[in-house]
Amino acid sequence: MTDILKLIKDRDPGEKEFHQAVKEVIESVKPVLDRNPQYRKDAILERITEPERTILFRVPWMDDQGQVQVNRGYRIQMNSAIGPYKGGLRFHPSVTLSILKFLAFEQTFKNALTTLSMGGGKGGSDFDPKGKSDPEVMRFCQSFMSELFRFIGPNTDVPAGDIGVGAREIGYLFGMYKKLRNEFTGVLTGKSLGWGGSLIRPEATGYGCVYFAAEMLATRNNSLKGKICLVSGSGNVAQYTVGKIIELGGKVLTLSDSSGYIYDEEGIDSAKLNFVMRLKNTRRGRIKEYIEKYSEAVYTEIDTSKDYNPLWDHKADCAFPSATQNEINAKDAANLMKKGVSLVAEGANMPSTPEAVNIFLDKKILYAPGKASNAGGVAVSGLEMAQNSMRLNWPSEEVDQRLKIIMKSIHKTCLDAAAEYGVPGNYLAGANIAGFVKVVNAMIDQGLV
Ligand code: NDP
Ligand code: 2IT
Repeated sequence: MTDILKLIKDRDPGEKEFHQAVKEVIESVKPVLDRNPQYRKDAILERITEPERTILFRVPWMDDQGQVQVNRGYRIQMNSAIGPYKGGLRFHPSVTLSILKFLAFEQTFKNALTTLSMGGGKGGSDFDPKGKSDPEVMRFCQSFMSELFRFIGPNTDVPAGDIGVGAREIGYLFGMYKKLRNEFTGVLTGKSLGWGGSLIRPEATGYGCVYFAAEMLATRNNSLKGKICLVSGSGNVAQYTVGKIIELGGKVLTLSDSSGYIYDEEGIDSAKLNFVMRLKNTRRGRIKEYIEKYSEAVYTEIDTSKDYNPLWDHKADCAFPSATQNEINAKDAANLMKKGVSLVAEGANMPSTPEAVNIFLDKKILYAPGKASNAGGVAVSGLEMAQNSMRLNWPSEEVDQRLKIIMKSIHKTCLDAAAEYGVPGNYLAGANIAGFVKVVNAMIDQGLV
């Protein structure tokens, strides 16, 4: 068991996020491997942890001062056993091969859980959209796509957004793909509504995460009504998480960005959320500006000398980490437990460190791993692909209804798999096992390719 991890570490030392994601899955699926010796014989672990294809490319572009800049572009085509590669693009200075491999690996199992036919992929660049003008972002996206277009297509690989890639970037990327291929196809999801996008796609990850949380609470005859919630991030996922929590009667006290967090004891209501959406999506400002408008809130700057994040140290019932990987460490997890949190639903990908996850599992709280609870985004991307193929658009009620059904199904799938393998109530094991079994069986059916 440990030998496969050793093999991966020896082959690609330094890819610590990828090792972290692989280790978690391998530990969860041990009982599946024990029951199916054939999987070892077929070298399933060796195959599933090696991307089918890794594309790395130079992205040169010119800034507004006429200076040439060079970034690195990536696309990891991880696994196509159950459908075309599918997964977002991340533009952030912290992007490395390790981060994108972990994301592509997670995506493979997440997509398998959605009930739709999508393989796993992820890509992006170390480009930082922060502080860049629209023309700079456009030139970067055009340069990025002028290489990526060779490797993607509506039946091959369908990218979408992730951190730093929203409607603006998807528009520029799509425009360049269309020009180069002379084809108007569903090659990207997260498109704007007027040209092939799906209603509810912007909302889908946040809404889906809250639907998942509501399902978990229902298993304990409980609901979100009156629940005090901590949310991190203030981007796409965080915004619609807050929106849905408010709708279901919960109260959200926090939001954050990469500079700091706000704590609003009176709760972030719809008007305040609209302010945050304009601030972040239109003005591309900092969350700190919230306290200039709402003086009842308190802003705390990120202090990197601290070994914990004070956002997770407030009295609450539920936590929705929705910013980035490893944003909850063991100390944060212990603080959450001390402050009364009994539900953690991950909107972000792998936001809890393994030590933090172990604390949640030991305490037997309702803990949903990102690959289950944040799967609503890619699920509605799958519905966008379906609508594009049919050349028609479903109304928002229909997409939202399908999203709810999919989140309910993922929830049940996790619980059923966990129970079948002797770890009832463990959503982490359930998600990993169910996703793994679906992908692996498809790989075996299709032979050694
Ligand atoms: P956005 O770019 O819209 O927002 C990201 C938010 O997280 C911003 O508030 C950003 O702050 C903050 N953030 C990013 N990096 C860091 C960091 N290193 N430290 C602290 N804060 C940080 O991205 P999304 O909302 O789309 O993505 C958030 C998370 O959700 C990611 O983990 C992503 O992989 C995951 N996810 C996204 C899906 C989607 O459909 N968009 C689907 C499933 C998962 P700042 O404004 O300062 O940059
Ligand atoms: O992590 C994710 O699931 C996403 N960023 C969304 C991927 C997609 O293809 O919609």
